[in-house]
Amino acid sequence: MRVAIVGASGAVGQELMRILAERNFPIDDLVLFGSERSAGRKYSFKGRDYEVKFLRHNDDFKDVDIAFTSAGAGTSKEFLGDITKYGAVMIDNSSAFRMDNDVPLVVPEINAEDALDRPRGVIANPNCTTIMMVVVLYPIERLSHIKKVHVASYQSASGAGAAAMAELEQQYKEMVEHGKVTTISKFPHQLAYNVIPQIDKMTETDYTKEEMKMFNETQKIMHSDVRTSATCVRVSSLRSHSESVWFETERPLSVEEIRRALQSAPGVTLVDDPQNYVYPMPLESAGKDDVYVGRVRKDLADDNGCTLWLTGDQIRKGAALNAIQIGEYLVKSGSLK
Ligand code: 11C
Repeated sequence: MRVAIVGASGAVGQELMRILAERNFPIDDLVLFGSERSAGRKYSFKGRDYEVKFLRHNDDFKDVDIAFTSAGAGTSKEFLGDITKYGAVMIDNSSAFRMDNDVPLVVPEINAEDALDRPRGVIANPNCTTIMMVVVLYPIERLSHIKKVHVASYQSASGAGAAAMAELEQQYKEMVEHGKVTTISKFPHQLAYNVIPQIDKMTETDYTKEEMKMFNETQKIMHSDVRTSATCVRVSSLRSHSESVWFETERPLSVEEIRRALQSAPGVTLVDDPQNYVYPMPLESAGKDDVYVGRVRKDLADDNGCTLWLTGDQIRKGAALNAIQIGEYLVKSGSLK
């Protein structure tokens, strides 16, 4: 099995390498690709050094079976043809193809089989905030159809990439040393000691692209007409996103029913003892695989509503881990060239 990683030097690329090794993904050969800037860097994988190759239009993907791509939507669109020409399956972390009708959008705990029908050879990995929310909502959907979701996200710097994480650390350093921040480039405003109620570009609906991803991707993954109204907010945690989720089901559900469903759901850990200050927090979910959920309770304003809090590592389940789980499913189902 020949596996390629496009965007190997980025936060997700690096995590892909770590998780492929940890889970012992069946790899005979690894090929790393990157921009001109990262070409030539060397990374160690399972005791061997691999050098990042400059991504170009050529036949480099001829013998590749799976390519994990995480270098932005523009690169994914530009190189789709080169990557899939000889039968490699592209598992794409960007937003480039997610809502295309002929591209499956997959969270393996929910709709793994969708990955088997991929006319263009590409499978899309959803946005991190969507992945974490649907992993938690799906077991509840199986109890009773979820009609509406309201969600406020608390997204860490890691969502904007490795350079953004470094920028947040730099901003805190500047605050401590000089009392003001001078480095603002990856975020539209200072993030240290602040929250920014905008992630991704604003659309003409007055919702951001990130918020519209939550609306559209949730429907596509869950094969549902659920309507999701989101406010996505960047907060100054470093890694691991959190979300406050209110949802309305067709029949009223008890908190106990929901807790039981979450306890047996794959990829979910229930951490819910608020009387003793026990609930999930991003500092604790960082670096872990599951989505952690707590504060499960009835909605005071809606008889058919409940509300909960979740947090999960955006680079792992929100990106690299989900992509690798898709790859594992393809291997297991014998669906590679
Ligand atoms: C963030 N969710 O936290 C974004 C990052 O569509 O894949 C991922 C953007 C995407 O900034």
